[in-house]
Amino acid sequence: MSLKKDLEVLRDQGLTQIKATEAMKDLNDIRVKLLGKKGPITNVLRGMKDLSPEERPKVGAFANEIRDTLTTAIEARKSTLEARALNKQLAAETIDVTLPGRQVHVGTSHILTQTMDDIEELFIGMGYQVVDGPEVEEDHYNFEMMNIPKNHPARDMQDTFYITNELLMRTHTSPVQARTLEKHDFSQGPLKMISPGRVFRRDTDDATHSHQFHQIEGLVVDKHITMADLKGTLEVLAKHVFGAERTIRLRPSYFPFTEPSVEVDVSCFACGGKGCAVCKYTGWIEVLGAGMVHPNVIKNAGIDPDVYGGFAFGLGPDRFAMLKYGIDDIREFYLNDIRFLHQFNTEG
Ligand code: 2U9
Repeated sequence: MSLKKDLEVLRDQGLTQIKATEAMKDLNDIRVKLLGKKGPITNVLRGMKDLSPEERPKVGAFANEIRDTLTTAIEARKSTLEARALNKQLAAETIDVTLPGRQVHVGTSHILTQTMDDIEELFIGMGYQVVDGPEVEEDHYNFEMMNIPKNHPARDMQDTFYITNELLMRTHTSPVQARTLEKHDFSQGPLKMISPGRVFRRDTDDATHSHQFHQIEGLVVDKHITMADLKGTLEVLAKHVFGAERTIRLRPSYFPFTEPSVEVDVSCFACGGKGCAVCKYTGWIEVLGAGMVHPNVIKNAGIDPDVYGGFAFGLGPDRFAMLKYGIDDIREFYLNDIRFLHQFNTEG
């Protein structure tokens, strides 16, 4: 029975080829070649019509058996090749969990931002609102409303970057307070605010002067505000920033927008008040200016100074940070040398 022989040869050759196949594509080609419509087995099955009725079922069964054998062998080889490919991929993608991680450098906010955020949070906790305003300001809000009329000698105290006759770079954050005071509705309660921000003065930069620096000004206006309210508030601020042991003292001073005006000293945080190089052997460090809001400033905002009054203060976060961290050059804040900034990285 030569057909049977042919089929056996086909089977043996097919099995050998399948076993030797290394690629999935080759395996598929072999499957098409052996078992496809134009393949030898289909051919044998087609030729069965010429066989005798006795032989036909035997050859048919044998051909089917061989087709099943080859199909099974192809499936088995396919599984082997797939497993091999998967193992290869897994080996290539192995992660060494014992490798040390790469160090991630986390940034931090600028030391001036940290200093200002800290003070802002303190005042928010005492019910103050934090108000922003324009850095390019009108002469009217920066000077006129602050009781500093044209030709007032105080204008010489603050050399100003003028943009036009009426527009300038604000020399303090007071205009933000003036704008807020002017709009405030006292039927809704007292005004309690701070205004942090950048200010500008025509100064030649050196270790202690910068043509741009920062201020945080505070303003409280209501009926019956006294100097005791001012002193208590500044004491809370001084203790918060420089330490719970600190005390403050007020010395008379002059500002056009407050009357009376004071300069505020804090007991030295370096020596506790005994006298050292930090406080120039006085036991005290000047940190703030303040006073009771001048009646003219209240009036300029459209409010009756016989009914309403308040206190105001101003501080320099640059100076605060320099004192607190022993920074001896204000320009460090604006050079943005990463080695300087990194010293104040609280994230590590
Ligand atoms: C309004 C009324 C009053 C703000 C004040 C000071 C005193 C003061 C300087 C200290 C050093 C700023 O950082 S510094 O340059 N400021 O001494 N500022 S009272 O008074 C105001 C503000 C707004 C409507």
